Amino acid sequence: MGTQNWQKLLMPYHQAVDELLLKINQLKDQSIQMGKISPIESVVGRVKSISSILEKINKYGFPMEDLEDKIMDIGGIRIICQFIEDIYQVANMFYDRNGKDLTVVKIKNYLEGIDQSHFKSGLGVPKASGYQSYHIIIRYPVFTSFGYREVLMEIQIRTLAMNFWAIIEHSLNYKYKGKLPENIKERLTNTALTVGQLDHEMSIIRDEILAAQKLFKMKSGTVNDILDNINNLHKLHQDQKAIDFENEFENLSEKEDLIQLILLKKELQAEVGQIKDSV
Ligand code: 0O2
Repeated sequence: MGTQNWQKLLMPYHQAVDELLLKINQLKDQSIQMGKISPIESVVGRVKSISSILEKINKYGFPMEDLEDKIMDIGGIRIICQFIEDIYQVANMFYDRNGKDLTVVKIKNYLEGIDQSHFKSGLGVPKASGYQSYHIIIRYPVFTSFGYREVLMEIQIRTLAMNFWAIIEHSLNYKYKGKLPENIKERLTNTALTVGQLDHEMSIIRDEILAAQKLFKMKSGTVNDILDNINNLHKLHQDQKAIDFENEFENLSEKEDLIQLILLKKELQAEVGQIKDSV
């Protein structure tokens, strides 16, 4: 296939990756704006390289014209979560959209030893390598400059720990061209078990972690608000008031007293509001 044909073939996948990244990032941002903790830690997307597509065609030996049906991860989205529980939430977001802006085609559930009842669909079939992830193959419609197309996309959902393992294992497989020495294979299987244990332990203290993250966010939001309003006082030529508030802020910051900081924030908001009303 010529370069231009490859470009034309891959174009809808690039568009689908861009659109899905935008949609998933919006879901993440909206949760944050509503003061909630998003189940999505981060999201990335990619279109498979031509050499990687050719490698897969050679590996499975199917005809070139079947490649878009046979290779289901030409376009891929990877969603990283903090906790196993978040994987369920994110997967269910896709099931809820089924028949609306996408169609769920296939589930590949490589989550071992995890309570599968949380998922709306899919039973776990662990991979021999130790790889853990939850994959959803979707059919996604795109309107390109060449017309309407539907493409298969692979959504990979996994925790930070699972992702760390998968990246390392992928690099080692690349280094050894898929033929990992036995001792490395064994170590990887052991580390996969450790990943499972780590995720399990994190789940147990999830509420503690979420409460700490909420507290941290609240503090940083309060501090930003205070600094913005001290800046506003300077802009309104209330330099002495701004300096007084600055001193109070520094004093409270040293004591790490969140309640007093929130009270200071409210006092400052009221002060700035009053001055603005009077000018
Ligand atoms: P890349 O470079 O990420 O694109 P196959 O891909 O033929 O092995 P299948 O059934 O087509 O198998 O799809 P599967 O198993 O869902 O794998 C699709 C993708 O999942 C892979 O794409 C990897 O990204 C990831 N994956 C699957 N198994 C493993 C594994 O054991 N280790 C790691 N690190 N990743 C895995 P590609 O094309 O292999 O690679």
